[in-house]
Amino acid sequence: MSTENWKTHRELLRSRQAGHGMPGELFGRQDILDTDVEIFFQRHWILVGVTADIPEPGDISTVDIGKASIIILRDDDEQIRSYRNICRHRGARLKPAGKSTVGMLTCSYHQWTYALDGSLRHASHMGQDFDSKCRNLLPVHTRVVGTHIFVCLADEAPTDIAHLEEVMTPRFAPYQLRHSKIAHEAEIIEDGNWKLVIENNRECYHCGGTHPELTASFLPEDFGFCPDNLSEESKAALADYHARNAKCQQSWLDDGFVGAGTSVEYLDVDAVTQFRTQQLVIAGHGESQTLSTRVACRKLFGDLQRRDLGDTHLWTHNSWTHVMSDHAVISYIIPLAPDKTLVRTKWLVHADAVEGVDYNLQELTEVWLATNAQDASLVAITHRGTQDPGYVPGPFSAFTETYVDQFSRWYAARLNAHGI
Ligand code: 3BY
Ligand code: FES
Ligand code: FE
Repeated sequence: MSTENWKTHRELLRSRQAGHGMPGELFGRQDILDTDVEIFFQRHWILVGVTADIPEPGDISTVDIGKASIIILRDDDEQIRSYRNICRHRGARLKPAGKSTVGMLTCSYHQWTYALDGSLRHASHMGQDFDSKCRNLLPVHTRVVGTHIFVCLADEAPTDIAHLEEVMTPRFAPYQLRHSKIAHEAEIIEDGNWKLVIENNRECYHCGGTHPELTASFLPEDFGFCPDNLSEESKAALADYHARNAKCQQSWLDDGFVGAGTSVEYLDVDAVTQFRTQQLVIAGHGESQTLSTRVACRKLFGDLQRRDLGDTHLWTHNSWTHVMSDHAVISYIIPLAPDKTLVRTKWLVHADAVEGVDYNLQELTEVWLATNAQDASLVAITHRGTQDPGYVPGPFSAFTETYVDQFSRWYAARLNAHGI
């Protein structure tokens, strides 16, 4: 297909009718994906892992993002640091994607060797004039918030990560998430553009029809309904939800959960670093995102005594997190191609919890394994539909898709800020 009549990224953004979906080319074109990766995954803060990925000094986790690759490690002082995964000699990758444990980082090409603090410690045959101090590994901006490891590949990272840090550190504090372990990890490659994966995650319009496992514990009411469409039965359910929400929020607040008692959301279209958080109510027995709505892990996080603490929820532009009293589910995405997106999910429990004694893996994982698979198929059918020459973007619901619209506006605003 000839590309000479293609609209520019800016023209495509401008062609989006307010309150409507994005034009299909923004999901399907390789040049758009390349720009997206550069702007949204290399110049913004992104979630790339959790502290339990690298529990001991010398543990490393290597994450590829487009053409870039990052080594995240825990050094001998327990500091979490990140470096570009590039040897400072002739550029060889130091580590393949995935996790391993090292004493030092040795390049397999000519054995240049770096300490965990990034300093070059050994490079043979380079002569007297060689200044090894100029050849340390290139550091990558890194912030750990709760257990979440955020990195930014830009030379100058957006400073408003401080806002996310300030809001989320006290919200995560009661769970002591740095004392957690990964009970399970899963990866899916979804057949859809990364923006469709995020759009899908930003609404619960589809939840009732798609997620029987999740909606046992997750109340879509938190994400808005149109009052005109409510039957008498739904009105009663909504009234019940509001009463339950008020009661839970107050009791969590009384127990020192700073995120409770307010539906304040920290999501701003004008912000560089976009996020949203809320203390969500859990349905049924009110304990956890499980089929039974009871905890899946009997050993609660930190020193928690109460099981019914709801769900501390966090969204960023490449992740979604749910933290309950007994376990956390953290997913983040990385685009691989216009129509391929990697979704990595980690289930965390207390570091001392024992599988088969404190928790059963199936009970712990079945809700989000099912939910992610269901969402993957929605993303795939949507990607295909948006690539049909007959696709015309349709309107968002002003009740249940406000966050999809916010994401679309933030996407355009960020590109605009970068001159696109
Ligand atoms: O995981 C989430 O945060 C979102 C909330 C609404 C639908 N989806 C499950
Ligand atoms: Fe790494 Fe030569 S490229 S030591
Ligand atoms: Fe979903």
